[in-house]
Amino acid sequence: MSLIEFNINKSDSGSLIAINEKLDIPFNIKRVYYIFDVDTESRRGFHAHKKLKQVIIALGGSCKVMLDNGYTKEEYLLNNPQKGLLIEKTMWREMYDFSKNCVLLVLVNELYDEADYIRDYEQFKSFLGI
Ligand code: T46
Repeated sequence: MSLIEFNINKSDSGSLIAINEKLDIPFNIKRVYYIFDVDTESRRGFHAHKKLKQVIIALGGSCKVMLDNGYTKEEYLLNNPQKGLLIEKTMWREMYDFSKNCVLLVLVNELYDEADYIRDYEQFKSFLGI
């Protein structure tokens, strides 16, 4: 997993970041969704994907994302619109510690398909053969 740093166009009138598929992120973008209005006590995620790849960017505010490959866990703080968290397939994810007004933009390589989700942790481990 990695944090991708995007090029930023800064000027006296503000900043602009462009994200080009295959150039700035390592896949073609088939879907975009955003998460907002999250209660600061809420926890989201608690699933893995069989095939899906995503990049998550905190456009505003912050949250933490815990990624678990079945063996090790890593926690990331997303609080910078210049950085995107690349989540490859088969990573268990949990999102928490949302700040007020946190807005997450998510870029995805596939359309929505509930069959791609693994929402049970033991099934996740079995899927990995652990
Ligand atoms: C992920 C994390 C980071 C749709 O109808 N279309 C969509 O494209 C998505 C993403 C969700 N939904 C529906 C499915 C649920 O009824 O929206 C509802 C909330 O989705 P979910 O509970 O999966 O939300 P999160 O925040 O736990 O997870 C989402 C993504 O689903 C997931 O792929 O990795 O954000």
